[in-house]
Amino acid sequence: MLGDKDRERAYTEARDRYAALDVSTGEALERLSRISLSLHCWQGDDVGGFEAHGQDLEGSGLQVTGQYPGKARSLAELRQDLNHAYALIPGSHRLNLHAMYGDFGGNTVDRDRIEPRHFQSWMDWAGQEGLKLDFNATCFAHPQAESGLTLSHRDASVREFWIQHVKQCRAISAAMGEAQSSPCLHNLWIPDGAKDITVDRYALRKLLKESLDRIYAVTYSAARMKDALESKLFGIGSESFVVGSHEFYMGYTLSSGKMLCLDTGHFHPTESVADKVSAVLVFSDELLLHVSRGVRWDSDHVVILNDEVRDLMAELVRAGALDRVHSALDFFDAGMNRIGAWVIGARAVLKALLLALLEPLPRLRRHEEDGDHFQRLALLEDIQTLPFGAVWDYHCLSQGVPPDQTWIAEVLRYEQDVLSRR
Ligand code: RNT
Ligand code: ZN
Repeated sequence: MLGDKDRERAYTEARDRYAALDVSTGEALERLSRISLSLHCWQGDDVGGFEAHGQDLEGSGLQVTGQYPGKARSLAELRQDLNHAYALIPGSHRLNLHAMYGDFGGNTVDRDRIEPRHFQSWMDWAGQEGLKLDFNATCFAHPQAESGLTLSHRDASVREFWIQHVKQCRAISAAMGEAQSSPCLHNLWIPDGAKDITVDRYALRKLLKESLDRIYAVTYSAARMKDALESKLFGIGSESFVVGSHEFYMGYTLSSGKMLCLDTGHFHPTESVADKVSAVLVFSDELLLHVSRGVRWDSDHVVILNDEVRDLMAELVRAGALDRVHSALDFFDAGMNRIGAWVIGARAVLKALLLALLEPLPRLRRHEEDGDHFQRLALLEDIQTLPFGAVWDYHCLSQGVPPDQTWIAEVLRYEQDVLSRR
């Protein structure tokens, strides 16, 4: 079996190969270690949440398939699982909570009544674990969302309910930001849409804009919380029309100084989200990414190191935008070990970032400026076979995390010791 010594030797060789292209592996790893991903709590229990009267996802546009045993059934189990996942991911990362994951103590607390105190135990736990929190309103899996419309509902009382919910969520986010002395990112995604041809799209989009204006009339300091809004192309049951489309939120965020959230699963499969990054950043200071993997009609498969993720992370580095773009994970798969899925996805994004940080950018830029398209393409091709895996494994070891392949046994051990007993 490969030992740490072999891995260090492989790293030294890799370091020299990159140095020959004027790339410092040490600098790349130092930069990588300062990047935090926001891990989505909802991968741990298939977007279930811990409300006293939990609802299914019917009508939400989301669908979770699979019946793999061992999902978290309580806050304590979810936290235990998260700890296990974080221990297998190099670096220090954040936690992305959804409003339905509050600590309600078995009581029914409707969404428009949730308060910071329902998230106090999360804040305490995050403080202990050295984690920073992000937050999301939960505008689905609720009787008031059954029609498929929330903030754009024609009935003012339904809109009011959800406006109140999102307002409470932003107050909770601000409390989290205060407690952790780091802004909490609040992301808003709503399922609103229609299965079939919709005649009055304009009316519904006007209603959504009015609801959003009411919500964001309350302002918080950016030191405590920041707002992002997430678009979608279509969902299950909203195949023909989605109120909060890309153009809608592009317009809304740019005209109101908010952050756009681009979910990689929320575009046409031939569209490149990577290409959108530089376009948005010309007009907006910051951007939120939901890194996901769309497969045909599903937008939430487990993230892997595919071309899309590589291109996306390369864009952040090439645009010099690592400090302006927040990366969160967003996928759920009930068909496999859920902790393993978290770790696969997080490690894939970090690997893509490392690949991007190891690009010989000055050389590539020079070729581009010189109009030397042959050398630019040839170099991009040849760097694909550089020993990047050795740099990654070294990074894992120096961060006290198992390198590739060895982490798999840790997931299996936890499955045997903990998950299989649930
Ligand atoms: C849904 C959006 C959204 C959700 C989470 C659970 O299509 O991607 O981000 O996945 O809010
Ligand atoms: Zn998303």
